Amino acid sequence: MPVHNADITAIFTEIADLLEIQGANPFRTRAYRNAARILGDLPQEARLLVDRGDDLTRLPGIGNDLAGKINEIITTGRCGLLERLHRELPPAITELLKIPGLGPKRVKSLYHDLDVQTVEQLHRAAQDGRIRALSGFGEKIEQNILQAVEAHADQSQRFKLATAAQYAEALRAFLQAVPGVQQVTVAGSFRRMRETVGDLDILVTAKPGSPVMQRFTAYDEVAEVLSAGETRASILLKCCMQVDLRVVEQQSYGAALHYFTGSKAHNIAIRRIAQQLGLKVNEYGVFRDNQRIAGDSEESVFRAIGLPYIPPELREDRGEIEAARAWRLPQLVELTDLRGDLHAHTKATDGHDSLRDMALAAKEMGLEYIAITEHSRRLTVAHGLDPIQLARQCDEIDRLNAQLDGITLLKGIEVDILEDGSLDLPDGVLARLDLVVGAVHSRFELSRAKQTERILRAMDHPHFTLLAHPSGRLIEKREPYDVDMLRIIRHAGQRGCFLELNAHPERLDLLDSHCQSAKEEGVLVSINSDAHSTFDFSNLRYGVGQARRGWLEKTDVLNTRPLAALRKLIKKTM
Ligand code: DGT
Ligand code: CA
Ligand code: CA
Repeated sequence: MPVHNADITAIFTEIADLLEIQGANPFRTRAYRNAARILGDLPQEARLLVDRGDDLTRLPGIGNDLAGKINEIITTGRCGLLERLHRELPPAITELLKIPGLGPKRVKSLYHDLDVQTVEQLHRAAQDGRIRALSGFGEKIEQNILQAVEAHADQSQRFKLATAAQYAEALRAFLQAVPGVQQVTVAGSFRRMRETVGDLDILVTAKPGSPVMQRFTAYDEVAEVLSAGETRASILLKCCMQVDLRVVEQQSYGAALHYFTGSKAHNIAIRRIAQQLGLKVNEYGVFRDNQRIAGDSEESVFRAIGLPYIPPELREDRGEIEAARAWRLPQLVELTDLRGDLHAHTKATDGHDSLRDMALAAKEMGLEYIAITEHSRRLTVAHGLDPIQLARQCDEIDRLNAQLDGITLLKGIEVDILEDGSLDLPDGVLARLDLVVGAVHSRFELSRAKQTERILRAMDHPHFTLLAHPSGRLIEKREPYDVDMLRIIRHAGQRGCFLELNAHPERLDLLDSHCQSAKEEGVLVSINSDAHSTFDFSNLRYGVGQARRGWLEKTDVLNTRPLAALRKLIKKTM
């Protein structure tokens, strides 16, 4: 069974978590976490690198030991270290990590201090009020845990978009190679670029007699065939992802694609409009009195009911149909519209690559500029920079800019917004920079009023340019902190600041609805990679997907501006 990067990432992440719960050396833990991230962001399957005989230690952050582990996983599908950790720790402990708000550090104290080993024990401990007494917890956190445990009980598993993409792309290539197969499209929430995906819905057109069904159910990652018929089948992959396949006729392809792209709410609204016109829309076509009038392409389906083509990312019944009827659909931003990236790290802090390599990779992506925005000193886990180290980096950027061609490095910082809203570096230091990216990295649990005030105060700072990952959420891992986002957006407008849409697949933050608010308030959004290695620029596509779900057009996005125009926008006059 072929091993995907997502599988290796999952194993390394679990190893790091379990090591941390055990109380292992932090350097060792961090090495696995970094390796997980590198693998997760690798644009190519590690399996193919190994097949080709490439030396894995050439990847950033991968030494001999980790390369050996990757080899082991790829060749045997197993990892001895993980199996040992499973033997050493209670079997249900990894389940605890899936509760939003519980990271390895907290699970470690729950396990060592309260002997909590299962979700049920966690629930009881929270109900009994035993958690609040642990150091680093308190009553509010105990309440949050209780709520999260209860929400966790009735939640089915969803996959992050970027994880789903690894499975979807492999399956698409596999199906495309089956004899007689013509088109293969992954529809559903995946095509709508939702931040998480419940299952994959794949549509295929094929010549008569194509063995596509047999091949699909025999795909070597299948754990279980849930159903299999002539034109439809469902399988469960070993990673627990379900995949539905439909084989449709060419004349119905557009109608089926529209139907299975969804969303359900959008489909229902479209059907209602069709009914008003005396038409019937279903997955086979558009019909008038049982006569097919459209359906071979999606455009034909929309045209038949008097609408222009609506891009998949908008199909949520959130106003797109009204906009289409009025011929006022947005011209959504595209990946190729991006001219730069305003959030990137190097190995000076917790990134993996040099300034020069980051610059060259950005240029390769077709970008014209990137801002280097290391963490500031307060964030010690990321080796944040102090003023002297930052000044040294600025000098290096000046030197590099003099040598580089076709790409410009901007001087920035990802400065911590401290609890009182002040910034983690002195004014004089920030003044030398081209832009100041501010972010909240601590005290996520502040009340709504205090958290909002903290961020507004930070934006009042004369050098503040851009608020990074504005809600702080990590998808299915950490809830957004409680803030009045509309007030933050409006304040940004008044202060001439901008909001980031962080393209990292775990963040995708701003949320799509907040992108819409930013657009309405005239506040530009910057789609940034938050790159920690040269591979991470490829995540920009997920940020663009999220921006499109938030109705953003090229002009709504700060980093679609050419460098000269950008400089004017981010220049602070005070
Ligand atoms: P997911 O998988 O939970 O991330 O979300 P979707 O949107 O991929 O939903 P899924 O896989 O249940 O169904 C795929 C598409 O099929 C869905 O987006 C719209 C269409 N669909 C499913 N059930 C219905 C239904 O009852 N009525 C209509 N009109 N469309 C449906
Ligand atoms: Ca689906
Ligand atoms: Ca489905």
